[in-house]
Amino acid sequence: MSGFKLNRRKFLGASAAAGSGLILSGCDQFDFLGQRDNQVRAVLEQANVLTYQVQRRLIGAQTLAREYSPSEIRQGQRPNGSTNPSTAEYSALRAADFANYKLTIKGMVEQEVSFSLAELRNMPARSQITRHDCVEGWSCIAKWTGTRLGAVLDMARVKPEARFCVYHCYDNIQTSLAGDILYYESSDLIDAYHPQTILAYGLNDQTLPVANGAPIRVRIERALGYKQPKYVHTIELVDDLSPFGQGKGGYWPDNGYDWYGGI
Ligand SMILES: Nc1nc2c(c(=O)[nH]1)N[C@H]1C(S)=C(S)[C@@H](COP(=O)(O)O)O[C@H]1N2
Ligand SMILES: [Mo]
Repeated sequence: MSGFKLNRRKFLGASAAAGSGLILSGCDQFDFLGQRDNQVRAVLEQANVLTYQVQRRLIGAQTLAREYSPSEIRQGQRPNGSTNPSTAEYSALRAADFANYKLTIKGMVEQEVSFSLAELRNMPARSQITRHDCVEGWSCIAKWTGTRLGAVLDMARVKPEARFCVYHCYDNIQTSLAGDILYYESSDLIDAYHPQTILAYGLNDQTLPVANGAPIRVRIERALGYKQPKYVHTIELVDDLSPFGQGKGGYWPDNGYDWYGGI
């Protein structure tokens, strides 16, 4: 099954990268993944639930991802997926060097809050050297610097009924006749409050470049590359992922990938 996933990913990745405006439903071999009630898709999803439960049992809630030493950083973080978002909103922010950027925490919170980049940078920072694993078959060790997401969520006071964070991004990963499809991802609150989960604004001791998600990208270190959302503008606390995208909790999960995406 993993071979199948990789092939499909290569296919999707290539077409998205080429900006070909591919419509998923236009391709017979893959279109079932876009249908919520398809049986093959349902079987894949059963496997996802199993993976999540087994992983949660095997690794404790707060187990740390391995951290590396500076000498193990061998190359820059290889940009992948969207690397230069072209949406009007993002282009305007970028032109002003993100001076007008705001990160908003909303949804199931006592108090909706927004923070500028300067405010996020002034909060206690954490740096970690970790390995990013992309399902396309490459890895990079890099140093990430940012603010702990848990501390930021606490400022909004998450309501007890919230179960997930949905990370909304600026980039249109795909264009279809129905319009832009914007990248999004989600995590449970265990990963959101994990001590290594940060709102990263620094990469290898530099300002986070646009290619890697400027001004803010989330690092969830125990998860695969596609669970590391770039260009994040809003974090929404919810108890149900079905209203977003195709209902599977993220752009790649909507296209058949495991939602949990643990390493
Ligand atoms: N907003 C957004 N986040 C994203 C992606 C994307 O296309 N858009 N690609 C994902 C994938 S598949 C990977 S491997 C990493 C790549 O991060 P990097 O460009 O910093 O290496 O970002 C992830 N987060
Ligand atoms: Mo990836």
